[in-house]
Amino acid sequence: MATFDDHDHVENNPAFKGLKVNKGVASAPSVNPDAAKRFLKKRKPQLSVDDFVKGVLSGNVTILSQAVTMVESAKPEHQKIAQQIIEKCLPHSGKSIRLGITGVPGAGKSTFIESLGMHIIEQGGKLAVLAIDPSSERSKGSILGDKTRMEKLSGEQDAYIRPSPSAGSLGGVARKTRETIILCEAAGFDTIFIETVGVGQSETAVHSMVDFFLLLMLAGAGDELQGIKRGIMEMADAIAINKADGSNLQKATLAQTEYKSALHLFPPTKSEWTPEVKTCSALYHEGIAEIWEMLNKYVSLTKQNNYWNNNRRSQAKYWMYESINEQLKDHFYQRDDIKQSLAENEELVLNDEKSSFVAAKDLLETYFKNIK
Ligand SMILES: Nc1nc2c(ncn2[C@@H]2O[C@H](COP(=O)(O)OP(=O)(O)OP(=O)(O)O)[C@@H](O)[C@H]2O)c(=O)[nH]1
Ligand SMILES: [Mg+2]
Repeated sequence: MATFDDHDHVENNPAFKGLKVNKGVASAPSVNPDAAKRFLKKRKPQLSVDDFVKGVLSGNVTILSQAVTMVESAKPEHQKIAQQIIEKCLPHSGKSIRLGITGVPGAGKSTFIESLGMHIIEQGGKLAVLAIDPSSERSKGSILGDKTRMEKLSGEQDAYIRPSPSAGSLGGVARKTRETIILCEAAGFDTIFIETVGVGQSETAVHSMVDFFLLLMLAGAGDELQGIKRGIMEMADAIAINKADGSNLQKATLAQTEYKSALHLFPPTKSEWTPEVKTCSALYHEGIAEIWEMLNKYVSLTKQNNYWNNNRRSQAKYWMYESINEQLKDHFYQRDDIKQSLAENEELVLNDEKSSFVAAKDLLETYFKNIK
């Protein structure tokens, strides 16, 4: 019969009835192996392109979000996946109304999107809200503000809200948004809003990817105050004067008359649509249904006269050239040999030791020689 002395630990003897202690180890692992296992398990397996496409087409918003993240990623391997997803989603896209919304900060864009968005969902629509804000001017507070201002909408199953891709060149941000539109359409969203702050170049980018361009204005603030350039008014298919409520109502109606006569001065549009000026209160949901009705009127007119298709086709052509331009530039500027030579040439130009034209020519020559 074994005695207690045969064991390292007395408690390991089967005859021992007290507390058991495990045999010690020379040095404990620095990471709890159980925790490490749990951590590794948590990491999501990478979806295949087909998984992405299947998920998007079935309207799975989690997978849609992951696909959009691929579109937005700067990593070449993500971009490769993104392009394959887009290509497979393309035949299932295009069937939405794409609405561009712009207006200066505080014009009420977020409140308006919430109000019109809820109206659309109540009618059985599915809405995706995207944004273009390449300036990254928007403070964190404003993004938080959006969450509270679009509180109802963000809780809706039939709404998908995606903030602007993080800061980059406008061309890059716009391309990503355009690709995201395709994914959202393939996921079954039949109305797409694209919001931008009316202060910069981004309106032109938004205008070139939407069917209808809506300018939100405030009454009582002069054009200069609102920072709206004539060119932007000229792009608008409609102007909505927001905050037409309370003591502001009269001013809004007056502004409506003024903008109507201002729009008359612009040449007729190719779409045969006469831009309209509406008043609304996004906060009190007034005039919102009328704006949706107007949009639908525009859709049936332009589908009938074929402007709808022609416009989409010329936009597609425009984006082909934009993508080429953007990718050529990226290819040039991201090369290490160019980066080096660019810095040197910049120095020479700044010191008046080389003309800008010669520097550009030298750099391009280096580029063309090295890519052969
Ligand atoms: N009285 C009134 N106030 C409104 C209306 N629409 C928006 N507001 C208020 O105006 C303020 C700005 O509205 P937002 O919807 O955040 O404006 P925004 O254009 O999204 O602003 P940014 O996101 O900063 O560009 C908020 O305090 C809103 O409650 C409206 O129709 N009537
Ligand atoms: Mg906002």
